[in-house]
Formats: sequence, structure tokens, C-alpha cells
Amino acid sequence: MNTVRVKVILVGNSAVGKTSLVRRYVSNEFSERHIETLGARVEKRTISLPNAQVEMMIWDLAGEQDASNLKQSFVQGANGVLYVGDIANCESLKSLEHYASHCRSLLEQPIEFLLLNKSDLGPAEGAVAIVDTLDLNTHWSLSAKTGDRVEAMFNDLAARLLSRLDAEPEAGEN
Ligand SMILES: Nc1nc2c(ncn2[C@@H]2O[C@H](COP(=O)(O)OP(=O)(O)OP(=O)(O)O)[C@@H](O)[C@H]2O)c(=O)[nH]1
Ligand SMILES: [Mg+2]
Repeated sequence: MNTVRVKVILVGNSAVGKTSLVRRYVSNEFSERHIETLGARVEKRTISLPNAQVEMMIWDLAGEQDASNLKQSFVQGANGVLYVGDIANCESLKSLEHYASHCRSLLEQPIEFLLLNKSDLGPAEGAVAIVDTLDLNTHWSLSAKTGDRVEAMFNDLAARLLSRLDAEPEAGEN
């Protein structure tokens, strides 16, 4: 079967749960401890879809004080961008606008999802209004802690990336 390799990055403030989402998806584990990611950590998971396998290289990036500090080399070449916010923390949601403008300046039309993590905690007051101001159409409310919708989100992303790359065969060759 045809194998397509894709690069996905997770960006967002420190402590929103980027590492926890990857860990839940790749190892089905969760920890209450926050150990800050330094630089970038890359994990891999292969997803079997009806007409191809998608080898997803998942780049879990360190939360930055300022989105423009994201290293260009970590962002470059990403086919998919996961903008991660903590639904219980309004500041983390507001800052996603800066992450989006920075990533868009480096990437050509990536597939973008807005991830509202920590759905188990419920939204902070004002969080929904901030989400509405963000120019990100595809929202997923999910929880690395309970695992709710984590698998579904990554699998949907894989399917969308595959159909995008199928439409541009030269980009899918690896
Ligand atoms: N309640 C709850 N806590 C979560 C969830 N996801 C992550 N956490 C907690 O949030 C804290 C930060 O999680 P990390 O995954 O390390 O956050 P991060 O975004 O990778 O942080 P940096 O690496 O510093 O950028 C940890 O204490 C996690 O246990 C969730 O879905 N619900
Ligand atoms: Mg981390």
C-alpha cells in the first residue's frame, strides 16, 4: 500500500497540553505533571486509511512567550498545524492569533485545526467569545486527560492531509 509521510506541528502557549495530547495519541498515557518541552520533540504514528497509510511525524514544540520565537526550521515543511489552547485559560486562546499569523507567514496553506484542550475542566468565562474572534474554522473540543476526541481528531487530520496530498501528487512523494 502507498505510504504518505506528513509533518504536523503543535503550537500554543506553555502548559496548554500539547505534549499531553501527543502522549495520549501515541502511547495512550496521561500524566498530571507538567514538564516543559525544550525545543521540539518528534513522535511518529502510522495511520491506516482505506487507500493509503499515513506516516504522521508529530512535532511537539515548546510553548513560547512570543509566537514569533517559534523556530523557523521547526515550522517549515509542516502540512498540518494544530493550534492548541486551554479552554479554561483565556490568555492561551488569545495568543493563538499570533501563532497563526506566524505559521501562515512560513507555510503555504497548511491544514489548520484549533484544539480546545482540557474540555474536562469546562470553559473559562469569556473563552467562547475569544474562540469566535479567531480566524480558524475547524474547532475540536477535546481532552488529553480523559482521551475524549483525541484519536478522532488525529485520524480526521490524517484523512484530510491524505486527500490534500492526493490532489497534489508531487507534494506527497517521499
Ligand atoms: N485537566 C486537564 N489537564 C491537562 C490536560 N492536558 C494536559 N493537562 C495538564 O496540563 C499541564 C501541562 O501539560 P503539557 O502537555 O506538559 O503542556 P505543554 O503544552 O506541552 O507545555 P510546554 O511543553 O511547556 O509548552 C500538565 O500538568 C498536564 O497534566 C487535559 O486535557 N485536562
Ligand atoms: Mg510540552
